[in-house]
Amino acid sequence: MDAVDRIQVLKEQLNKASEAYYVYDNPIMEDYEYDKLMNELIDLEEKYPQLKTPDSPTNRIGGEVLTKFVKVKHDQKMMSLADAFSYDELREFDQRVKSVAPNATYLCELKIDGLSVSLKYENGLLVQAATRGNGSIGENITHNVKTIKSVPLRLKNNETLEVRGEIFMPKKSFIALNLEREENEEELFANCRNAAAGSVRQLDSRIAAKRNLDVFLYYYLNPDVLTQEEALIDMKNLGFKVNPLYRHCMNVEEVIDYIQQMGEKRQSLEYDIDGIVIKVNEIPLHNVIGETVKYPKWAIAYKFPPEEVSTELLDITFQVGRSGVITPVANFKPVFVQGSLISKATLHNEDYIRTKDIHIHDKVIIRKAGDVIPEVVRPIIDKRGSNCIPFKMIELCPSCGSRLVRRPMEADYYCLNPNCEEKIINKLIHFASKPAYDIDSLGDKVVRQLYQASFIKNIVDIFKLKNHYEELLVMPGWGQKSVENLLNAIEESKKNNLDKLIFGLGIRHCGSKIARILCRNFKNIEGLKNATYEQIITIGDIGDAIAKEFVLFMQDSANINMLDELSSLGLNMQYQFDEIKVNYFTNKKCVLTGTLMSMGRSEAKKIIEGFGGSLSESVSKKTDILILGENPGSKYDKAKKLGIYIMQEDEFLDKIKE
Ligand code: 3BA
Repeated sequence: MDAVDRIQVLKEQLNKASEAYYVYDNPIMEDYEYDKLMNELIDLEEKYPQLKTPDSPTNRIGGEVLTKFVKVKHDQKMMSLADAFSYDELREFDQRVKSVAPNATYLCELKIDGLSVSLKYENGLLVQAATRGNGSIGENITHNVKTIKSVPLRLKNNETLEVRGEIFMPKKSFIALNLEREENEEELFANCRNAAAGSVRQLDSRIAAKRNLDVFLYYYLNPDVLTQEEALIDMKNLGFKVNPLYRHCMNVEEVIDYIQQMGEKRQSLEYDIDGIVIKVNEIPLHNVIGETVKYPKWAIAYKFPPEEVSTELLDITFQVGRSGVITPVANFKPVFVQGSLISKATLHNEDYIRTKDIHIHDKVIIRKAGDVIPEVVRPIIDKRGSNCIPFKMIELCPSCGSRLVRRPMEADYYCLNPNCEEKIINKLIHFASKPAYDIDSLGDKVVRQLYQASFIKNIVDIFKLKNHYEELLVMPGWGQKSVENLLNAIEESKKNNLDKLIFGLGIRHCGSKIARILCRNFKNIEGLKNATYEQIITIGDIGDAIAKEFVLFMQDSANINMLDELSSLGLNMQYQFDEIKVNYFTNKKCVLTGTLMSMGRSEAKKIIEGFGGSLSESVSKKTDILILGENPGSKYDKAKKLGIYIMQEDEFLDKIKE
């Protein structure tokens, strides 16, 4: 057999095997055999590069590296879905549908929490995969989508067609990925959706290939298909992965029944869902019912209420913050809630625990407040056993043993010992953290290690660390490269603008914004040292408590010595004005939800701040603009409710150019 034929045979065998495995969940070949055939194919293609075709399964290994993402115009707009948060809203949707299409029935699907993708095939060959983008224009991500094992690279009947669906990361893969990232001290992904989006937004397809992404298809652009159910069945027969848990419902009450059943199943699914999509099953009725600019009126997404999960409260431990505040922390059996594995939640203070009547070993209900921060909702009193112990606040600092103090009218207990180790370590961690002095490679663990080894006992020591090069080299887990990286990062950080230093000092009440305002007004460290209470108050943006605290700090001789030492160690003590360009965003409070196509979050933040605006984490009444990225989260719903201006990405890009 010559190479041409052999390659053909190998491709067919491998494609069949991976379809059986990944689409039909029905393996027909041993892994060992698969790897052997794959290696043979790789060798042959290396020898005869002209014989490598776009549908070769070797494409799944990844390797294609782009220099930039290319924009793709969708032939037919990829619309979004209107949301419903209650059964009543669903009944209203049903009435609107029935008023123009009385015979409509519904096809309900799980709403996979991932990112939308369009797949185009020409003569059976996968020629393009694109993100939704703003609906009209997305990005070409073919190189990454080819690495997804359940995506057919070639269809059986050499058809030309387009299908759309959702790329996602299974919960298990997400947990494994975050574990690995934690070990490598890389930033963790907040949930499965972000992990999937982050993987697809990579120029180097070898990264996506390692991420174990998957895809469910739910939309078939084919004028001959008469119902959504038929579309799903057809796609399945074409070799696409279709989620099997859909249901054809004859009326809205059946829809609600389905939602309830799926709500109960949600936890046990291998992938994250955030709701149910309800579509009019009869496709010819879609035109009758119509669409708005953004949404089809024949479909709606029912969003599940925040997921509540029960688990066992194993213990309540106590954290000593950098200010000495003692925070009780719930430690529970790890549970998967809305896309992440959580095992801890703050219990704030003694009163909070009392009010909620939480006992150690209680079964408790957990959820994520505002979709991010885990929260203990309540104990399940019915399940309280004799092993459950009422909470008792500690009296001594868990770190240094000194007696804790609860000030009158305050809920918090404090450790007042200035030499308390945990306090000092957390001050140092804060100093080195990203929003503060931002010293790369000096994360929490490293700070702890260097503190315990007595290399860093205070902020000044960080900048003297280079004098200990030889000793650092022999620390367990360290080598030449890591030590040099750390020392270089420290040297590099000395150029930081002064506001980062001031924020890093951890002066009570002095956040990053206040630090910037102070620096802008007093220009350098001498100006800040000499700033009087009256001068600070007259700025206007800074309150009484901060002003007092700041002046006190700057008059303390130990602090003055520290600042002098830092200055002589070469830290920048001047505030460089970042010339603010006045435009639309000046003084606007912005929030970003979802993923932008054109830039990352930190880049957007820099741009907005460059215009004198701000980008904060959460939506409130004070928010001026919500910038809408791909796959927006609950911030979108909140902004809509509050009537906040919602800005699409293309408008954002236009406005920053003005
Ligand atoms: N069905 C998301 N849109 C979906 C085709 C319509 C639609 C979705 C869906 C518009 C899911 C909006 C983005 C988009 C493809 C447009 C689903 C899911 N159906 N099952 C009705 O599972 N997340 N999302 N995607 N076209």
